[in-house]
Amino acid sequence: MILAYSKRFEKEAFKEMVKDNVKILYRKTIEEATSQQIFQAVSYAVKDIIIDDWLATQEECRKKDAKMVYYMSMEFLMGRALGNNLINMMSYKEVREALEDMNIDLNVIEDQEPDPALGNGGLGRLAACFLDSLSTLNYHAYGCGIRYRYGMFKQKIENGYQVETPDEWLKEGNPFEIRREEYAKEVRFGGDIRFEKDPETGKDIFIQENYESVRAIPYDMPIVGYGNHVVNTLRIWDAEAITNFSLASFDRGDYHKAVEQENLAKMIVDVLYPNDNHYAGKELRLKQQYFFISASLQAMIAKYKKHHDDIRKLPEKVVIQMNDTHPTVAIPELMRLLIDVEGLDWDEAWDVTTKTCAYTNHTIMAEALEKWPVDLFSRLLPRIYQIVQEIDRRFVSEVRAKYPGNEEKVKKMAILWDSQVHMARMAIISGFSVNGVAKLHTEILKHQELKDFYEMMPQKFNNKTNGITQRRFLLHGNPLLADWITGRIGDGWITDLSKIGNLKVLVNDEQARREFMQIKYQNKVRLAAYIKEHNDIEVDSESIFDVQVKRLHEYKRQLLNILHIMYLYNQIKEHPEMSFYPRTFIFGAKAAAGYQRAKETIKLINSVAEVVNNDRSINGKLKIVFIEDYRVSNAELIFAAADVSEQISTASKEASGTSNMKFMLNGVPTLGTMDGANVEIVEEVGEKNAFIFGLSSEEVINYENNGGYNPVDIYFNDWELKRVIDQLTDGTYSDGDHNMYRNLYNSLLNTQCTNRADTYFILKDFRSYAEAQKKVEEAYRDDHRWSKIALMNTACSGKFTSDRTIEEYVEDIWKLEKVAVPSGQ
Ligand code: 26Q
Repeated sequence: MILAYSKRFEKEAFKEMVKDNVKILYRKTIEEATSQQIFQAVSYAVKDIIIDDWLATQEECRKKDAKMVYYMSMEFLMGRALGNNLINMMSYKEVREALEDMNIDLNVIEDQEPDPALGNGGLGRLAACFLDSLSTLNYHAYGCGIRYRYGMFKQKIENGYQVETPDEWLKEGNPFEIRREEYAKEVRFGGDIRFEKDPETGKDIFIQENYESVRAIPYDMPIVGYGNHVVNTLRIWDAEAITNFSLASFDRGDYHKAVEQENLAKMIVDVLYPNDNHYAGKELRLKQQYFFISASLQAMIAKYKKHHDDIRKLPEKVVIQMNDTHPTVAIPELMRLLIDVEGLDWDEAWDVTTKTCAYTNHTIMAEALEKWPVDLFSRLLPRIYQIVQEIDRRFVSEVRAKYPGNEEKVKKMAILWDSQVHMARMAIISGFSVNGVAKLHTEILKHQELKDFYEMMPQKFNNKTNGITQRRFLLHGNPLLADWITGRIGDGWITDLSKIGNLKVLVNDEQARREFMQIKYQNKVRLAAYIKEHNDIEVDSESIFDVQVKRLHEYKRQLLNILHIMYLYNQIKEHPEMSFYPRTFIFGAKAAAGYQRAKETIKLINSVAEVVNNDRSINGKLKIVFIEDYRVSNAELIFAAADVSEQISTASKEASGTSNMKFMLNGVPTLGTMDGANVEIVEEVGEKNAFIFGLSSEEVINYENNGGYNPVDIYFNDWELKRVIDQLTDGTYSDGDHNMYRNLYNSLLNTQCTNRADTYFILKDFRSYAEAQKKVEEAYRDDHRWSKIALMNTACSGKFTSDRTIEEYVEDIWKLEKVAVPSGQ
């Protein structure tokens, strides 16, 4: 396989190409060019090679007429493309050498690329991993989303507080994208609707007047498979006004209308909503959803019709996967296109739609459930609303027929209830598949949250445990370990992660374990250098790197982590003679811009860091580092360097989690609750190679349903914990300010604050967490034991590749066939 590509990465030819590009783009020699310019030149050279395979893939798929999946998602958290493309083209090392010949460091060039951060966290990154796996496994796929002008905000820490600044990721241009002007589509909002009878057919013709509209223009990005010449497409939509400031508008006195349409277009794709696991009922968000869905579906139907003439057979060639409820307006929009544009009757259209659409649920958190006020929804999407009403009317009568006299069922299942459009309900009712993202999560859906739906339509429910791509999170992110693994067991793991299980025989090989830990150490040194550069903090690479990186959310319990650190600090101060293995606690997290308590937690972490890191009396035993602007590119460095993986959500709240899998792959044991995919990680690696604590999901759900938990009892019975909590308001970490952390304090103890104090059971789980942390220290002191634990985590991570997840989606839901692509050259 290497041969096929190395022919094209003939070093001298590639160097010439880069030099040519610098000349054409910037009128400079390579010596004069800036690193950013070289990044652009290298990327264009790489794109040039990708294009041939991209064309060949489209051609092959057309010839084979292969069924394809449209993965619809408001978020694709892609991370940088250059390094990943080189990895997947199997040319990373060749290109690094070619650049070295010209005195250019590929690492420096990669660092020039802004992280395309068109996503918040887990859900968006999952979509990116899925695209990587789809291409690598030879499936034909489109990702469809939005080309936000500003992706996830950049996070700065100023005086310990999070400050958000805009992410201008397109400022220097995006070398990998291609604008596809000719595939532009019109998308309409609002206005008045009426019907007329077609005099010939007698059918209703639907007419929309006085609407606003925008032009959707697709930008395509290549998704390169690993070593197989498959290149799929991520299609993200930009918006433009249909009527630019044309003279015609001025003449007709439509000046206002022209300006309005211009503004609407600009607004729609302006910014990604930075909420993670929290629904914000903003009109603009619904516009974004309909905008990219309508454009994507119009393009999908046009593509299908190019080579097929019976639209009723669409489900044979196409399947739509909806990444959470955010794209579920696809259901009524597909109905609209089939009925109003393609001329099908309701039953035919319903048959097509229900065989085409499938839905993935990513959360059970009540505040994340999408519900739109009927007045807003119907005003913005009048025709879509009519269709929703009809879907609802038919479904409700089905429910009444099945459960006569049981209006409770209608209340809990109707799409339209309480003057709101319940998007999850629409997705479940209208799709043929509903899946959760880890075994535990799917069970909770079936037996708690979506119980009524599961009872009525059990055949739709299935589980697809999440996964991550080993190409980015090991091969690219941890090259030392990747090379070592390949040296030991061959390179099969790159496309078949189950092979990584072959490392298990090495757990009793002392030499192998020493090498494994030596690599971990080198990665810790690499991260320590990053921390020195970015935080100006010296950390001890011999200390335990204990890491929690993920979005900041109360249910993820970063607060539990920092309270425990405060507790350790008290202990060390009080018992300086106590034996304590040096630890570096590393955090990385963005808080949604409007999420006050989350932002207070960031401030608390930084304040504790300030006090602890500058306390000479503890001899550097404890260090706390908050890594600014946690994102895909620095995540790769962090996973490779971690010793402990903090996965400490309140049981039942984290649907799956995916950072847990990235840590595991990099040889990092989980310190966690029995939540989400942690359950399956423990199943794979064994209890003795993980550190599990806390309430079970049943216990949590039981307290939630029946009460019986009072954190105040714990507070008064555990003086050490009480002292820590009191330190939130006694000025210890706030220069004497007693109110800085008052909200956090209240959230733990005060019932007036929420319906129940300590909603996330932090006090309840505190002691059990502290015990588990003690066990971590004990295990780490024993080199022998720790190296076995670390190696076993990597060796047992085979299940958690997104390749496995995608094969399950294909087998159970999508029913795709593989496509082979000959080299494009
Ligand atoms: C909804 C409406 C309006 C504005 C924003 C949103 C919104 C945006 C993002 C709601 C939710 C999200 C993101 C959810 C998310 O990332 N969920 C995570 O999905 C992962 C992949 O399945 C799981 O591993 C995580 O457990 C889950 O929290």
